[in-house]
Amino acid sequence: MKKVIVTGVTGQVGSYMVEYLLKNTDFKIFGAIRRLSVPNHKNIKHIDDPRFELIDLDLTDEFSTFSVIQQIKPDYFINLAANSYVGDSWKMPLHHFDTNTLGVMRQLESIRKICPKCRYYNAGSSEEFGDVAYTPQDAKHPLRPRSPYGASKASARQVVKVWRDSYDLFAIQGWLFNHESERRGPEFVTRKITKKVAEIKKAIESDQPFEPLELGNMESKRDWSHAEDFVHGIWLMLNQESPKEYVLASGETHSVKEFVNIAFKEAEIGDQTLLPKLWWRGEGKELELLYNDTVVVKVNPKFYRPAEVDLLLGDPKAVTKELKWEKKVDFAKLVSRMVQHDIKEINAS
Ligand code: G4F
Repeated sequence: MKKVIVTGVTGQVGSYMVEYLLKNTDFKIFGAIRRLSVPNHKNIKHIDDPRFELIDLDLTDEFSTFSVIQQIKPDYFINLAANSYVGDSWKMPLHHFDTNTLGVMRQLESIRKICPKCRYYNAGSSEEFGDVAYTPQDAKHPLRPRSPYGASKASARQVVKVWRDSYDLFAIQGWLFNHESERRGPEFVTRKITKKVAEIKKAIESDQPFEPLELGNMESKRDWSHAEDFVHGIWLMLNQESPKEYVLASGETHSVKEFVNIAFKEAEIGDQTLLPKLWWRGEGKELELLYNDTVVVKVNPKFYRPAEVDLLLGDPKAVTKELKWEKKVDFAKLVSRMVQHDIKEINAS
């Protein structure tokens, strides 16, 4: 039986990847987790299959990385674990590099010594493109990161390339543009919005007071996909004849403000034209959304970043043409799924 190690299985992409592999292969899947005093297994607690086993692996620990790879000798290694919150990376830059860059080097060093035939994927990021030189961004776009997080991923990309070229490894780092889902952590803007929209809806309907949603820069634009669509793309990349890196993206871009608009619409809170009315006032740091006379969204400057990536729009043409990958969930459907999930969740609590 072939063996796959997947790191980051408690996260959204990792948990979808485990489900995908259980459904589409007969391989044994080792889900690597980092031990926490309060475990967060919400995304994988429903998975009950003898082919899935949890193992301990901390990306910052060279010895545990080596031991796990030596013991399992995997056929595939899918590294989806990372310090992935861009906003925090200014506060803990070294930790981001230790996990996201040196962690990759620890894995590749172990793989090349123990199981050089193992196929390796590391999650790349559109944050590597940062201060974009042209739109849409494809695999030829230069690396111009704007955050310590983006720099850590761009450096990891160089590590993967050097190890691939030096040791003839099947090692790749495909670019993932923003990917969201009902399993997304609430520190990321999409889930922060959908959870709060559900809370506001419940409060309005039960005539209770509520605090407005506080956001940072609502003008920035992102290319958002559903995380579930990307796990198929990653698997296609890992099973090509020779290692080539692709951009996974939806090919559409929307501002944070647009996401807010659609989320409120999906929750049927107010309307842009009818009463009770939902309407925007001001701009920049003064921008706010009102429901009749009540502020439901406002800016809190603490959520602004020291440097922003203003616009991301990925070009998925190459992966669509060469690997036959296609997105199944578009932007409207993504927002709808997340909002409806959070409404259901809050009503059940
Ligand atoms: O949801 P975000 O925190 O995601 P960001 O920074 O784009 O990064 C995500 O996508 C990357 C791929 O492009 C991944 F590599 C990375 O790991 C992560 O998954 O922020 C999206 C945008 C930003 O422009 C941010 O400034 O939303 C803006 N924003 C506005 N208000 C906010 C907020 N972001 C957060 N997290 N919280 C806010 O209150």
